[in-house]
Order: sequence, then structure tokens, then C-alpha cells
Amino acid sequence: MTMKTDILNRLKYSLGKDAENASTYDWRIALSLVLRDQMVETWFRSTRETYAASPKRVYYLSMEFLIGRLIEDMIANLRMEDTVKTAIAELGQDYDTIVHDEPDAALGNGGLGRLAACFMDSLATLGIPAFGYGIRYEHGLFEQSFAQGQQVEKPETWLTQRHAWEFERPEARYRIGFGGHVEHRDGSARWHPGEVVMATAHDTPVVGWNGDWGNTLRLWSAEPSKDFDLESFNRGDYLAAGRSEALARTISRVLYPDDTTESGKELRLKQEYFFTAASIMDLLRRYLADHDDIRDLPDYVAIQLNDTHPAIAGPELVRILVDEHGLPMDEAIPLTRRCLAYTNHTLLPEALERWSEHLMGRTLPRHLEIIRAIEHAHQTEFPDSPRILDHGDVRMGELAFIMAHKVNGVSALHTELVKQTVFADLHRIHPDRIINQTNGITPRRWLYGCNPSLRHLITDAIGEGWVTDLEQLTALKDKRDDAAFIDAFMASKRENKVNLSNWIGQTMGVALDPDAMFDVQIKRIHEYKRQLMNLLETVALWNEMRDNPNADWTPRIKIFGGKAAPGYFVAKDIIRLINDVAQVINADPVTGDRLKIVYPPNYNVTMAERLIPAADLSEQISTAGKEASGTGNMKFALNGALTIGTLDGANVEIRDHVGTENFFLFGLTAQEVMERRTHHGYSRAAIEASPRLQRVLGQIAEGRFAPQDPSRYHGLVGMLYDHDYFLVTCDFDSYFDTQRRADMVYQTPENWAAMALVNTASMGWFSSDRTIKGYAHDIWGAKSVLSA
Ligand code: AZC
Repeated sequence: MTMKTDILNRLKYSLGKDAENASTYDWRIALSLVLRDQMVETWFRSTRETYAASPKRVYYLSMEFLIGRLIEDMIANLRMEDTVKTAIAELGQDYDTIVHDEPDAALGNGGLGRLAACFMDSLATLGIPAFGYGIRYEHGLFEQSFAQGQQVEKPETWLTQRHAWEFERPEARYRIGFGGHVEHRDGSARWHPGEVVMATAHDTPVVGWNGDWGNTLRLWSAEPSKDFDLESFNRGDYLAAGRSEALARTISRVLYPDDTTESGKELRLKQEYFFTAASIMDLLRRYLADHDDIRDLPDYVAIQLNDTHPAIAGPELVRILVDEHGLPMDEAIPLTRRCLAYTNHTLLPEALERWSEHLMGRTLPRHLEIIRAIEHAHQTEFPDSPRILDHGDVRMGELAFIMAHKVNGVSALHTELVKQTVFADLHRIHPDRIINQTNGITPRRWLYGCNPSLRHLITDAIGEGWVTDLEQLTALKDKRDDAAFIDAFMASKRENKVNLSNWIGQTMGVALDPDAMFDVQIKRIHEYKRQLMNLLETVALWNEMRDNPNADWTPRIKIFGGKAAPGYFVAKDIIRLINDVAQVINADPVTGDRLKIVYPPNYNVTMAERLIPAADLSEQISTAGKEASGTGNMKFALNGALTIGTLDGANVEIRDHVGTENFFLFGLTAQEVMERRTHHGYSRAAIEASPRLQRVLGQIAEGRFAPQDPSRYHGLVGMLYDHDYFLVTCDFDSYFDTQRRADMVYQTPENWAAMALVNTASMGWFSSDRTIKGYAHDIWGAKSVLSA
């Protein structure tokens, strides 16, 4: 059968529509179902081969999977682009319209969630048997819009449409308990939960490159148990019965919109335990179906904890081993440790989770006992160890560390700082436990998929091997003096910029000059990421352009994108200021086309796929020591943008790879940042030393950008004078000067392009395939079944 008939059949038999009456939505679902059918073959084969080989399986536990759209991924990985495009054209439909109809699966906040999605792609491409385990949130990350420049949040509703990729698994259902009491009898313990919620699995196949291997992303949704409140129901009290039903469903209702700040909510703890417990039960069931001795578990199971959110996995597995399998505690703890590893993603103290012992005892009473036993065992062996239980709190970082056989940071610098700061004392006791695994990105989505023009250029030059072996891009370095190739490289970038300009023109009504430098900062809005510094620099540039309107300025488009956590008021002020400044500058006839600010609302994965291929300059300007790694920085450089950045996170390694001469470095180092903070009045001093910065802050403070409400930004400006914790003021001048250096280089487009090409050519190491091989070798002891 042909693709075309397959689609028509799906339209008819799965959607009950004929071609005449089908909407874009119908066509998209029909196409998705046809693609899913194709994947199922790979998926079954992979499962059969896994059972036959009985290898170690990897379980990646993550509260977040920031997937975005799947349709183009599926088409690309199945190598069906031409087939699908032809079929859709024959059916008289528009390919782009159909593909763009899919809502983003926004089951994550930012870097941590997107990393999990890239890892799933690499695990499947490498043929490592793996499950991703997470929560099937009914509402993903909120939708952002702006009202008078201010962020407005609306619930996100991706599931109101049919999610074509998943299979519900009614047979994979587990009872998850909360509360209740623990019964101790004859030296053994039994937990009697006071409340039970059901976890039901929903599986999305994850097919790797060329359809060679398929893994599973298994997301849990919460449902009331059958006996949910039968008593009330039988009494005829339907409202009471409905209430407990609603409470159960609440657990998988929404993604917490906090990025790196701890939320400290009981529901959050319940979400964490809910998905972790379901995942552990599920993997144990799979293990016990094939193995008799629970003691061999670490030879077959590697569980990776993506941050501390699933750290309750340690006590949970110990609980099952002790209370259900009768292992002694002193055997269960080390056995569990051999299964677990933990990735740390941030040093920000506010992001390190703590739960009060009171809440833990009320929600998970048996787990609190086990945490005490873990603490006791560790203290006995290492009397000067830092404590898990501290000032009435359970510290999840310490718990995760102590229960993991490996702890990893996500860039070389971050890993060193983890050793020196958050886990310094535990590191002294366990000097071999902390290792580095620098993050990576999947080249399938972040070059092959998002940048077709560059993809074709590269493939024509060096073949297609780079898609699974990104280091092959080094061959492009030979082309840096090849004028024809540089021309084609520039033409590809320009094409992407024209496409982006058209989209911005249509959606925001702002006309952009595609020959201007596209300077992009897209990520969560956070003080440490310093969008504010970027904006202050924009205002300073505007001032200087107006002072000197006839000079040969390099035209710039400043593009911002990103959401602020709803309760993070400083971040929301920064958003408003960006929009206020944009209004004034974009209307200024003096600067005109030479300076524009655009801030498209509702930044998400799909928007990143549009913006990154069109960027000339990538803003990676966090306060050194604060950005654990960054992965956007890698996506930009791979797509031929030059970076302006600090020595922070993976920027350091990117600069090493692309060469110091192809990277715009500025600012204080992590060491200098720590040192500077000890100086009294450092920010006031920095402002006083910079007339340029003083002028900008003066304009903002006097209401130049909010004439109706001139005091609007007094708080923000005051903060820069008095507690500029992230050293915006100290790095400002160095940043401004480096931006002017970038302007200069941009004036000679061939030079800029040659530098950009070297960036693309040097980014092979940042493939998440390399990262996953590192985890597999250094942490999991897992192997590819494909190459076996
Ligand atoms: C992020 C880090 O901020 C970012 O630097 C890193 O690249 C990314 O993880 C992946 O490792 N951290 C988070 O997103 N953290 C939380 C709690 O959301």
C-alpha cells in the first residue's frame, strides 16, 4: 500500500472522515497514525531483541520531558520525508500547515526537561534499551502572552486534542499509597497507606535514526482507585466521592512552572513520589518476570535520577527490598545504591529541594523511617558526614548523593563547582563519586530537523554520516577558505533569516531587515541569566546611535524569548521593561531599521527551532558560576551563530572547541565573581565608573520608557545599585565593548561567515550521542544492543 492510501484509510477508519470534509487536524492525526504504525514494527523488534539479549536496561526518571512537536522527528528518523511530502501533495494538502498544526508537548520548564528529550533520542539512536519515566501532565507549561508588556499566564491544553503518538496501557496500572501509618511487628514493618491513587501508563514510542531501534517514553497519569470513595458513593454522597476523585487526578494535572526555584508544596512531593513509585514498581515487575534473585538487580537495572525530583527512589527501593523481599536493611541500602545515579543541574541554593520532616512523615511515613535508617548507616560509617536530616528538614540533595553510586555534574566547570561548593563535604568522604558528563544536544532535531538549508549544504559537502557521528563535521573546516562554500553558507543563513523575518512580520507586525545582525537571547527569564544586562546594553547602543546618527552602525535586531515563573516578580519586571523599551526604540525614526527589539510571546521548543537557525549572535551571558551548562549555547553554535558569552557552564568547553578567536568572551570568571562579592559596595562603584551605564540607569529610573508611570522601575534600578547579586553592573562595560567588537567583525560578512563555519564544524563533540555514551560507559554499565 502507498502512503497516500494509508493516510486516506486512517482518515476514514480512525477519524471517520472523508477527504472532502477533513480538517487540517484530521489530516495531521491521520498522518501521525500512519507514522506510528511504521514505528510499531521497529518498536516490537527492539523489545523482542531486548528480551532475547537480557541486557542491562536504563531507566531515566525525570519530572520533565520537554519534547515539543514529534511529527517532524518521526518523519526524519523514519527517513520518510520525501514519501510523506509527495503523498501530502498528491492529497492536495500543504505539508507545512499540517506539520505546524501539532501542539508542543511542553512537559518541562527549560534545560533540564529538554535535555531529557535529547537523551531519549540519543538512547534510541544508539540502540541502548531504555525507558524514560515521567508524568503525563494534563497541562504543560503555561502559555505566555503580554498585556501592556506584562506577562499573562494561561493554562496550556495540549491534551484537549488527541495525542496521536501514545498508547494507553490499562494493564500497566499500579496502586500508589500516601499517608496512613506503619505497623511494626516481629522486627518487620508494614506500611498501611491512608490514601491510594492509581498510576496508569501511557507509552510513546521513541524511534532512533533510520528506524533502527525503538525505546519507550512511559508517562504516568493519576486516576482514582476503584475503591476511591465507595463508601461516600454508596451513601449517595456523590459530591464527596467526586471530591476524592478530583484530588487523585490533581496529581498529574499540572506541571509546576518553577524553573530552578523550589516550590515547597505538598502536591509537588506527591507528584514526585507518584511517578517514582510507579516507575520502580514497573521496572521491578519487568525484572522479576525474568529473574529469580532480587540481589542481581544492579546487574540488570540502571536508574538515573534527573535532578533530585525523583530522589525518593532511594528510600522507595529500600522499602520494597526490606518490607516486601525481606532483605536486611544493611544489604538493601548498598544494593539500591548500585542501581542509582544522580545528576545535579544547578548550584542555586534555592533550587536544592528540602521537605520538612513533618510533611514527609505525614505523606510518606515509612519512607521517613527509612531515610532515618539511611542517615544512621551513613553516620555510623562516616561520623563527620553532612546530614540528610537537618533542622527539621529532609535534604534531597544529600539523600540523592548518599544513595547514588555516581553523582554527575553537567559541564566541566559545573562539576568542579559541585565538588567545591554544594557537595564539598560529601565529596571529601566519597572522592570518586562525583564525575562529569558534559551535556549535549541531538543533531537530529537541532540541525537536521530545524535547519534544512544548512543540512542540505553540509550533506552535499561531506555526506550524511554526520547525523549519527557529529564529529564528521570537522571536515567542514577545510571549507573555510573556499569562497564558493562560504557564499553558500551565508546564503543558507540568509534564507533562514528571511523566513524568520516573514514570520515575525506576520505574527507581530514588525518588519525586520534580514541583513541586520540577529542577536538572540532565548531561555527562561532569570536574574542570573542576565537578560537585564542585554537590555541595558541595547539602551546604551540606542543612546550612542542617536548621539551619532551618521556613523556606520552595524544594524541589530535584538530578539528575546522566554517565560518567567509566575511567582518570580523580578523576572516579570524584566519582561515588562524589555517590552516597554521595545515600544520606544522600535518607534524611533532616528535609529529606524538599525535597531529593533522583538520579543515574541510564548517561547517554546518550536519557536527555538525557528529562531536558532536564523541567529547570527548567541547570547550566553550568565554570571560566571551560575549556569550549570546551558544547551541552547550548543544549539546556536552548531547552527553557525557566534557566541558572546562568559566563562560559564559549557561555554568554557564550547570556546575550547571552536577556538578562542571564534568566540566573543567577556566578563568576570567564577573565581572573580566570588571575590568581587566580598567587596563592599561593588555595584555602586561599578556604576560610578561607567558614565554609559549611569546614563542608561538614569533614563530608566526617570521613566523614559514608562512615561505614564515613571516610577515603575525604581525597584529594579535600586536593586542594581544596592544588591546586584548577579553582577550586571560589574560586567556591563566589558559586555558593551565586546558587543562593539562583534559589530566590527560583522561589517566584513565573509570573515563573520568563516568564523561561524568553524563554529558549526567544531561542535561535533556536543552531540548528546557522545554524552549518552559517557553515561553508558562511566555510570550505567549499559551497552548498545544494536551493535551487539
Ligand atoms: C538546567 C540548568 O540551568 C542548565 O544550565 C543546564 O544546561 C540544564 O539544566 C541541563 O543540565 N537546570 C534546570 O533546568 N533546572 C531546573 C530545576 O529546572
